[in-house]
Amino acid sequence: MCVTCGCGNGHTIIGGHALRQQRKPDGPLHFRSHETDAQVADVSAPRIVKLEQDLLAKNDGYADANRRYLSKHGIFALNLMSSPGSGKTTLLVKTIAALNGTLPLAVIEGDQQTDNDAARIRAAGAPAIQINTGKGCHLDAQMVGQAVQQLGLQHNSLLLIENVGNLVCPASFDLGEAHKVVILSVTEGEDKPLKYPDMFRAADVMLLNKCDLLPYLDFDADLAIEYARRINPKLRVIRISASSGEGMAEWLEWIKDGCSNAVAAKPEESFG
Ligand SMILES: Nc1nc2c(ncn2[C@@H]2O[C@H](COP(=O)(O)OP(=O)(O)O)[C@@H](O)[C@H]2O)c(=O)[nH]1
Ligand SMILES: [Mg+2]
Repeated sequence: MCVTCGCGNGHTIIGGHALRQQRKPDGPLHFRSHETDAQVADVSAPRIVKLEQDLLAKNDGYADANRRYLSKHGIFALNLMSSPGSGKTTLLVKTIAALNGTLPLAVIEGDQQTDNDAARIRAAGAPAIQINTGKGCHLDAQMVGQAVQQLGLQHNSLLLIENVGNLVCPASFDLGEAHKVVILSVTEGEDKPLKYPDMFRAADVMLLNKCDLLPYLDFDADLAIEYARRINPKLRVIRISASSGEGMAEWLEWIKDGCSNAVAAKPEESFG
């Protein structure tokens, strides 16, 4: 169970395999990614705060292990987050097509149910693994660690993680990624950064998607960006359209720079 929103104890399936509970990330930590419903039922507010702190601390242990693994192998990982339908999978498909094999990459897809998105990614020519979180509303670092092992990532590659569509809980869970990327589409309203500030505070980049629709909508893109920067002044914003290709060049350039930097920053013992 996620203490943040109270989502249920999902039966997480990763590429057809159940999430291995009680796996130790590294060292003495020993925990499950979700508390059981019984553990959080009828508990006092201070106890809930403590449970949330424990849950996030345990997640951070797995996230650190993921980050060490990714860094050691020169893998640049991005965590894509948004509300459902803002265009994450479409953007990934277009990104894979545009990169056209120039960078080795793999995708982790998160959804509560179905492997539709992983199938869309595989059809675009990239390896993908689906995590189904059941009733869970976000990916956590333990799930991603297991998915990474099952995927068998190439060294010096790009890992794209599509989180469960939700503008709230995914913001709280470090997956070990290099950057969180939030996607806001122009059909969602300018005020979403103000309504869901944690998400826009946690992200390093905001992709303002579906800009091809702007001529047909009453949506003020400048105002949406101003709201987002009010929450996070350092937020990098790229206006894109996954459909028309607008802004894709800047997005791809940013990804390529990140991949080069991840390889350059590999710890010395990883060479040779
Ligand atoms: N007009 C337009 N539609 C888009 C764009 N990107 C995605 N869509 C559409 O938005 C819908 C949801 O896209 P999807 O990639 O499944 O969103 P996800 O739930 O965030 O993964 C689909 O019908 C897409 O074709 C875009 O840039 N412009
Ligand atoms: Mg999707």
